[in-house]
Amino acid sequence: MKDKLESIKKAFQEDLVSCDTAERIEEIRVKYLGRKGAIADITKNLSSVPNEEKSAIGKAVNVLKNKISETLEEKQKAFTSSTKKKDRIDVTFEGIRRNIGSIHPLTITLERINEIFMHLGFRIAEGPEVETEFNNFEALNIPLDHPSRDAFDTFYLGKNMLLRSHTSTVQIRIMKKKKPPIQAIMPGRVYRPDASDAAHSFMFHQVEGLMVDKDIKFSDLKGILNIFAKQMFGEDVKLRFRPSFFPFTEPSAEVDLSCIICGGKGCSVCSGSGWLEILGAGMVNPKVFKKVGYDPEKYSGFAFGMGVERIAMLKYGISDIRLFFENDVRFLKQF
Ligand code: 2U9
Repeated sequence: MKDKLESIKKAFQEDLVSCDTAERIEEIRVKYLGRKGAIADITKNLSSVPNEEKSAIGKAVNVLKNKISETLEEKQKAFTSSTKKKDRIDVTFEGIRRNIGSIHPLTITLERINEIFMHLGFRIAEGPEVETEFNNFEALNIPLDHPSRDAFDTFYLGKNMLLRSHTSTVQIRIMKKKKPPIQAIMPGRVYRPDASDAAHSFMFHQVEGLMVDKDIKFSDLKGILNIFAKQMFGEDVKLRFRPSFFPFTEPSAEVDLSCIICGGKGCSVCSGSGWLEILGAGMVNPKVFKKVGYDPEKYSGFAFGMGVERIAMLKYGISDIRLFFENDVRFLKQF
C-alpha cells in the first residue's frame, strides 16, 4: 500500500508539469480526487490493510489527498489571477475614444470654392511654389521698380528665383503652353514677408481665376462672380465693383460683398459701410497677352483673385488669421 501511495505521489508531480490550463487542472483533479480517482480507489482498499497499519496508512492517504487538493487550488488561483491581468476581456469596460479630428476650415472653404467654379466649367490648375521672376512679375506687366518687387515684399531665393507671391504664375504657365480657350482656377499657397498680425500672415492661400477666348467681356466676369458670391454666401448677397488698378488687368476692379452680418445697413463688422472687400478682378491686360504670345486683337479674357483666409474669416466670423495656422484643437474642432 505504501508503494502505491508513493507511485500516486510521483504520477501527480509529473502531471503538475503539464498543468497549465483551466481544463488540465480540472482533468488532474478528477484523476486524483474524483469519485473514481486514485485517492478514492486507495481509500476503498484500506479494509484489506492489516489493522496495526490501518491508522498510519489512513493518515498518509489523508496527507496526500490534502496535499493534492491544496496544490491544485493554488494552481487554480495563480491561473485565474494571471488571466485576469493579461487575457481577460471586460466587455463592460468603456471603449477608448479615438480622436478622429475634423477638416480644417481653410480646406472646407477651398473645396467649396473649387466646387462652385467646377460647376461653372472651370478646371483646377496647380503649379510650383518656387518660381522665376519672369513668371511672377515680368510676364504680369509688373515693372522692375514696382514696390512688390522689393526685397522687403518678396521672398527671393537666389538668382531670378523666388517664392511666388500670387498664383498668377500658374496662369502664365498655362498660357505659355496652351492656346485659348482657357477656363481655369488656380488655388495654392503664396508667400509675402509681412509681419504677422490679426490680418497678415507670411504664407496664405489664394484662388485666382482666368477665362480667355474670343469675345470675353467684363459682363462675363460680373456674371461669374455674382454666381460665385451667391453660392458661397447666400442668395441675398450683392456685389459692388469699384474701379481700381492692377498692372496685369485693364480695366481693374476691387469687388465688395454686401455685409453678410447686417445685410448692407452698416455695422461694426463692415465699419458702417455696408460692404466687405472680398476680391480683385479685371480684364487681362493686352500687354500680358503679348508676353505669353497671344494676339490681344484676337483674344480677350478676365481674371480675378481672392484670399482664401479672407473668405473663410468672413464666412465663419473669424477675426484673427493666425488661428488658421496655430493648430489649436479648441479652434479646429469647431468646424
Ligand atoms: C493673369 C492676368 C491677370 C489676377 C487678379 C487680383 C485682381 C487681386 C488679390 C485679392 C486678394 C490678391 O489674395 S489677394 O491679396 N488679387 O486683387 N488678382 S486681378 O489677375 C491676373 C492673374 C493672372 C495672367
